[in-house]
Amino acid sequence: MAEQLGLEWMDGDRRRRLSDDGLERCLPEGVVWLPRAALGDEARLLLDLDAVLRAAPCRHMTTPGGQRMSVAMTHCGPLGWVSDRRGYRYVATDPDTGAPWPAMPASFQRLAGACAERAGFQSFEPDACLVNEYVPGARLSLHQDADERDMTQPIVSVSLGLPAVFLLGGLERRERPQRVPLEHGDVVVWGGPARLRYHGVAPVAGGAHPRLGRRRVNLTFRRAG
Ligand SMILES: O=C(O)CCC(=O)C(=O)O
Ligand SMILES: [Mn+2]
Repeated sequence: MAEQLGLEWMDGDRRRRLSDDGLERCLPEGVVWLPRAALGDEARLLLDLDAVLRAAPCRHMTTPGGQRMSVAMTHCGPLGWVSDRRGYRYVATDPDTGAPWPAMPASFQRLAGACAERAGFQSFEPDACLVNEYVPGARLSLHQDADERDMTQPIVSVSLGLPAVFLLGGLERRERPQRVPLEHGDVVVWGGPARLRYHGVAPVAGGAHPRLGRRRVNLTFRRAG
Protein backbone atom coordinates (compact mmCIF):
# COMPACT_ATOMS: atom_id res chain seq x y z
CA MET A 1 0.00 0.00 0.00
CA ALA A 2 2.77 2.42 0.94
CA GLU A 3 4.34 2.01 -2.50
CA GLN A 4 1.02 2.58 -4.24
CA LEU A 5 0.66 5.89 -2.42
CA GLY A 6 4.20 6.93 -3.15
CA LEU A 7 5.11 6.67 0.51
CA GLU A 8 8.54 5.96 1.83
CA TRP A 9 9.18 4.99 5.39
CA MET A 10 11.82 6.94 7.27
CA ASP A 11 13.27 6.48 10.77
CA GLY A 12 10.55 3.94 11.55
CA ASP A 13 8.22 6.77 12.54
CA ARG A 14 8.41 9.47 9.91
CA ARG A 15 7.33 9.01 6.34
CA ARG A 16 7.76 11.05 3.25
CA ARG A 17 4.77 11.58 1.08
CA LEU A 18 5.22 12.97 -2.38
CA SER A 19 1.76 14.22 -3.20
CA ASP A 20 0.29 15.19 -6.57
CA ASP A 21 1.73 18.69 -6.33
CA GLY A 22 5.21 17.30 -5.68
CA LEU A 23 5.44 18.80 -2.17
CA GLU A 24 7.06 16.67 0.43
CA ARG A 25 4.99 16.24 3.51
CA CYS A 26 6.24 14.43 6.58
CA LEU A 27 3.65 13.07 8.96
CA PRO A 28 3.88 10.35 11.59
CA GLU A 29 3.16 6.71 10.79
CA GLY A 30 -0.59 6.07 10.55
CA VAL A 31 -1.46 9.60 9.38
CA VAL A 32 -2.15 10.22 5.69
CA TRP A 33 -2.87 13.64 4.21
CA LEU A 34 -4.72 13.57 0.89
CA PRO A 35 -4.69 17.09 -0.55
CA ARG A 36 -7.93 18.00 -2.35
CA ALA A 37 -9.16 14.41 -2.29
CA ALA A 38 -12.73 15.56 -1.55
CA LEU A 39 -13.07 17.61 -4.74
CA GLY A 40 -13.77 14.71 -7.15
CA ASP A 41 -17.52 15.21 -6.77
CA GLU A 42 -17.48 18.56 -5.04
CA ALA A 43 -20.85 19.78 -6.33
CA ARG A 44 -22.68 16.68 -5.03
CA LEU A 45 -20.83 16.82 -1.71
CA LEU A 46 -21.76 20.47 -1.10
CA LEU A 47 -25.40 19.93 -2.10
CA ASP A 48 -25.63 16.99 0.30
CA LEU A 49 -23.94 19.02 3.03
CA ASP A 50 -26.51 21.76 2.57
CA ALA A 51 -29.36 19.28 2.97
CA VAL A 52 -27.85 17.87 6.17
CA LEU A 53 -27.41 21.37 7.62
CA ARG A 54 -31.01 22.25 6.80
CA ALA A 55 -32.32 19.08 8.45
CA ALA A 56 -30.18 19.40 11.59
CA PRO A 57 -28.63 22.87 11.95
CA CYS A 58 -25.32 23.29 13.74
CA ARG A 59 -25.49 24.31 17.39
CA HIS A 60 -22.96 25.15 20.08
CA MET A 61 -22.70 22.37 22.62
CA THR A 62 -21.49 22.74 26.19
CA THR A 63 -18.48 20.96 27.63
CA PRO A 64 -18.98 18.86 30.77
CA GLY A 65 -17.24 21.75 32.57
CA GLY A 66 -20.00 24.11 31.42
CA GLN A 67 -18.14 26.00 28.67
CA ARG A 68 -19.80 26.83 25.35
CA MET A 69 -17.76 25.34 22.51
CA SER A 70 -16.63 27.90 19.91
CA VAL A 71 -17.26 25.33 17.17
CA ALA A 72 -20.90 24.72 16.21
CA MET A 73 -21.76 21.11 15.33
CA THR A 74 -24.31 18.68 14.04
CA HIS A 75 -24.33 15.11 12.72
CA CYS A 76 -25.57 12.74 10.11
CA GLY A 77 -25.66 8.97 10.12
CA PRO A 78 -26.97 6.55 12.75
CA LEU A 79 -24.98 8.03 15.63
CA GLY A 80 -24.10 11.55 16.69
CA TRP A 81 -21.63 12.69 19.35
CA VAL A 82 -23.01 15.02 21.98
CA SER A 83 -21.47 16.91 24.84
CA ASP A 84 -23.29 18.45 27.80
CA ARG A 85 -23.06 18.72 31.57
CA ARG A 86 -23.44 14.94 31.80
CA GLY A 87 -20.37 14.24 29.66
CA TYR A 88 -19.66 13.01 26.13
CA ARG A 89 -21.53 10.23 24.37
CA TYR A 90 -22.97 8.97 21.10
CA VAL A 91 -26.74 9.11 20.69
CA ALA A 92 -29.12 8.10 17.88
CA THR A 93 -31.34 11.19 18.06
CA ASP A 94 -30.85 14.94 17.91
CA PRO A 95 -31.29 16.19 21.50
CA ASP A 96 -32.76 19.47 20.14
CA THR A 97 -35.66 17.78 18.32
CA GLY A 98 -35.79 14.14 19.46
CA ALA A 99 -35.65 13.10 15.76
CA PRO A 100 -33.06 10.68 14.36
CA TRP A 101 -30.00 12.41 12.90
CA PRO A 102 -30.31 12.90 9.12
CA ALA A 103 -29.14 9.90 7.08
CA MET A 104 -25.54 9.92 5.95
CA PRO A 105 -25.58 10.87 2.24
CA ALA A 106 -24.18 8.25 -0.15
CA SER A 107 -21.64 10.81 -1.40
CA PHE A 108 -20.28 11.14 2.16
CA GLN A 109 -20.05 7.37 2.62
CA ARG A 110 -18.28 6.91 -0.71
CA LEU A 111 -15.76 9.64 0.03
CA ALA A 112 -14.98 8.33 3.52
CA GLY A 113 -14.57 4.74 2.30
CA ALA A 114 -12.38 5.72 -0.66
CA CYS A 115 -10.08 7.95 1.41
CA ALA A 116 -9.73 5.31 4.14
CA GLU A 117 -8.79 2.80 1.48
CA ARG A 118 -6.20 5.14 -0.06
CA ALA A 119 -4.70 5.42 3.40
CA GLY A 120 -4.53 1.64 3.79
CA PHE A 121 -7.72 0.99 5.82
CA GLN A 122 -10.02 -1.37 3.95
CA SER A 123 -13.82 -1.64 4.37
CA PHE A 124 -14.32 1.47 6.46
CA GLU A 125 -18.04 1.91 7.05
CA PRO A 126 -18.63 4.96 9.22
CA ASP A 127 -21.78 5.13 11.34
CA ALA A 128 -21.19 8.70 12.49
CA CYS A 129 -20.37 11.87 10.61
CA LEU A 130 -19.71 14.88 12.79
CA VAL A 131 -20.13 18.22 11.01
CA ASN A 132 -18.16 21.04 12.64
CA GLU A 133 -18.67 24.64 11.63
CA TYR A 134 -15.94 27.18 12.43
CA VAL A 135 -16.39 30.90 11.93
CA PRO A 136 -13.22 33.05 12.01
CA GLY A 137 -11.77 32.88 15.52
CA ALA A 138 -13.33 29.49 16.35
CA ARG A 139 -10.92 26.75 17.39
CA LEU A 140 -10.84 23.24 18.73
CA SER A 141 -8.49 22.47 21.58
CA LEU A 142 -6.23 19.43 21.62
CA HIS A 143 -8.15 16.23 22.29
CA GLN A 144 -8.22 12.54 21.43
CA ASP A 145 -11.11 10.88 19.58
CA ALA A 146 -11.57 8.20 22.21
CA ASP A 147 -15.32 7.63 22.62
CA GLU A 148 -15.57 4.99 19.87
CA ARG A 149 -15.71 1.24 20.52
CA ASP A 150 -13.39 -0.13 17.88
CA MET A 151 -10.01 1.57 17.80
CA THR A 152 -8.92 -0.48 14.77
CA GLN A 153 -11.18 1.77 12.67
CA PRO A 154 -9.60 5.00 11.40
CA ILE A 155 -10.80 8.59 11.52
CA VAL A 156 -11.43 10.30 8.17
CA SER A 157 -11.50 14.09 8.37
CA VAL A 158 -12.58 16.29 5.44
CA SER A 159 -11.87 20.05 5.36
CA LEU A 160 -14.14 22.40 3.43
CA GLY A 161 -14.30 26.18 3.11
CA LEU A 162 -11.79 28.48 4.79
CA PRO A 163 -8.29 27.12 5.33
CA ALA A 164 -7.18 26.11 8.81
CA VAL A 165 -4.14 24.87 10.65
CA PHE A 166 -4.69 21.33 11.92
CA LEU A 167 -2.69 20.64 15.07
CA LEU A 168 -1.37 17.09 15.06
CA GLY A 169 -0.03 16.15 18.46
CA GLY A 170 1.37 13.00 19.96
CA LEU A 171 -0.05 10.20 22.04
CA GLU A 172 0.43 12.36 25.11
CA ARG A 173 -1.05 15.79 25.52
CA ARG A 174 2.26 17.44 26.42
CA GLU A 175 3.86 16.69 23.02
CA ARG A 176 4.16 19.81 20.88
CA PRO A 177 1.78 19.50 17.90
CA GLN A 178 2.87 19.65 14.28
CA ARG A 179 1.02 22.32 12.25
CA VAL A 180 -0.65 21.00 9.09
CA PRO A 181 -2.12 23.67 6.79
CA LEU A 182 -5.40 22.32 5.41
CA GLU A 183 -7.35 23.72 2.51
CA HIS A 184 -10.77 23.24 0.96
CA GLY A 185 -11.06 19.60 -0.12
CA ASP A 186 -8.12 18.23 1.87
CA VAL A 187 -8.64 14.95 3.71
CA VAL A 188 -6.61 13.63 6.63
CA VAL A 189 -6.92 9.99 7.70
CA TRP A 190 -5.43 8.69 10.92
CA GLY A 191 -5.52 5.24 12.41
CA GLY A 192 -3.44 2.28 13.57
CA PRO A 193 -0.56 3.59 15.69
CA ALA A 194 -1.86 7.15 15.25
CA ARG A 195 -5.50 6.50 16.15
CA LEU A 196 -5.26 8.09 19.59
CA ARG A 197 -3.03 11.01 18.72
CA TYR A 198 -4.08 14.32 20.21
CA HIS A 199 -5.25 16.80 17.60
CA GLY A 200 -7.06 20.12 17.33
CA VAL A 201 -7.58 23.18 15.16
CA ALA A 202 -5.88 26.58 15.62
CA PRO A 203 -8.17 29.64 15.59
CA VAL A 204 -9.51 29.99 12.05
CA ALA A 205 -8.34 33.17 10.32
CA GLY A 206 -10.75 35.61 8.69
CA GLY A 207 -11.67 35.50 5.05
CA ALA A 208 -14.38 34.24 2.77
CA HIS A 209 -14.43 31.06 0.73
CA PRO A 210 -16.04 31.31 -2.74
CA ARG A 211 -18.41 28.40 -2.06
CA LEU A 212 -18.83 28.32 1.72
CA GLY A 213 -18.42 31.95 2.71
CA ARG A 214 -17.01 33.00 6.07
CA ARG A 215 -16.70 29.53 7.55
CA ARG A 216 -14.77 26.32 7.62
CA VAL A 217 -16.76 23.10 7.72
CA ASN A 218 -15.12 19.85 8.75
CA LEU A 219 -16.63 16.39 8.35
CA THR A 220 -15.28 13.78 10.75
CA PHE A 221 -16.20 10.20 9.84
CA ARG A 222 -16.00 7.58 12.56
CA ARG A 223 -17.07 4.03 13.32
CA ALA A 224 -18.53 4.77 16.71
CA GLY A 225 -20.83 1.90 17.70
O1 LIG B 1 -12.05 20.24 12.38
C1 LIG B 1 -11.13 19.43 12.35
O2 LIG B 1 -10.25 19.47 11.48
C2 LIG B 1 -11.00 18.37 13.42
C3 LIG B 1 -12.29 18.02 14.09
C4 LIG B 1 -12.11 17.07 15.22
O3 LIG B 1 -11.04 16.65 15.53
C5 LIG B 1 -13.28 16.62 16.00
O4 LIG B 1 -14.37 17.17 15.85
O5 LIG B 1 -13.13 15.69 16.82
MN1 LIG C 1 -11.17 14.97 16.94
